[in-house]
Amino acid sequence: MDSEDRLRFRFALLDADGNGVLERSDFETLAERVIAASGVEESTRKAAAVREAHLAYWQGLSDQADSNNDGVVDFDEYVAVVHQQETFEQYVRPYIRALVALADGDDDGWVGHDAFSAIMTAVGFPRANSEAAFADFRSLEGGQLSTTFWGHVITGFYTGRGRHITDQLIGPPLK
Ligand SMILES: [Ca+2]
Ligand SMILES: [Ca+2]
Ligand SMILES: [Ca+2]
Repeated sequence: MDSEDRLRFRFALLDADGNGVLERSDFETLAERVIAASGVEESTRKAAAVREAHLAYWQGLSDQADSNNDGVVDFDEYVAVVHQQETFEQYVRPYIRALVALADGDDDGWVGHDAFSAIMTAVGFPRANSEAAFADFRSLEGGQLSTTFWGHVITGFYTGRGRHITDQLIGPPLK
């Protein structure tokens, strides 16, 4: 898979309604989808943190990327900013942190297979790929994955550094 395919996949994950552009409603939809998949109550602090993180992601992305000011971010606008490190620190990292916290129901720093695959599937990764990736993680302890390591995996996906795991999660290129 070349880097254009990876970028297209990442863009497609964020384009929740599949209309070819990123907009605020995509991020609202994504937030509700992962909250529902986690089984966490809608009214909890963690659910609120996930909604906030998704909206901050949208706000940061649109401020930075929507260069023609039409209120949506198209693929070319996305590609123009996606590799900037400040992008990542400003709104992708808090988003990752909120997602991982949502999955770690008891806050012990570990997540099991079911919580992992529920969230990854809700984010948009093919379920079979997430399950295969989980089974391959070398850092499992007692069948659980550390949230720190999971954070690294998602970070690798968004920064393009974790190429092997990214390809495993994505699977065959999108057609
Ligand atoms: Ca969209
Ligand atoms: Ca635009
Ligand atoms: Ca846990």
